[in-house]
Amino acid sequence: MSHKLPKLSYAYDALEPYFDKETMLLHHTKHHQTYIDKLNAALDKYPHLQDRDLDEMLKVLSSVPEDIRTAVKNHGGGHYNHSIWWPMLKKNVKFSGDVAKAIEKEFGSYEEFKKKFTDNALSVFGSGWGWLVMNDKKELELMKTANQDSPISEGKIPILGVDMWEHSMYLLYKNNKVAYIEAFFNVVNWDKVNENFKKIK
Ligand code: MN3
Repeated sequence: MSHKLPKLSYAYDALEPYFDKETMLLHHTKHHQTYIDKLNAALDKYPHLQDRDLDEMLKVLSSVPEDIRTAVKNHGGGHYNHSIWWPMLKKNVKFSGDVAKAIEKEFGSYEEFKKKFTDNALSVFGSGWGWLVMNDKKELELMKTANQDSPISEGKIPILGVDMWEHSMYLLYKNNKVAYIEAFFNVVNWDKVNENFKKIK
């Protein structure tokens, strides 16, 4: 069984005006699809790995045959990161619930968290992701990953992420990463973030 592009639970224009329809369409149907195609191509010669959970492979990359390890890390990571990201996006969801309490406890306030999350994401050099993760001590922390590396390969569980690749911002925001992240905070699906948080808490 090969990996397939997950359907979005919303329309491509659902996040307008913050994330535009054209970017969402290209990002999902072209960029995400390409990671999946290349992952499937890499797994082609290893039929027994085609049914293996992707997150299990990413958690222990050393268990993946060496000749496809980089492909699984890059394209499998791209598939994984985008698959968990789409559901984290929704307009008009209030910052609330257990995760809001935990964030306020860890960072002082929502505003302070926003500032630190933004600074962390802006510090990604080149392409990568900014993340809020849970570490192995069950504490919230900020981290960034390069390229399509995933937090789970470093033993951290992603709660919230922001795609810092230019393909996610360039049509609407050009090189204005600050404006892009500001817009992102208008489309954070805090209900989903709460779900992510409760699942591991
Ligand atoms: Mn992307």
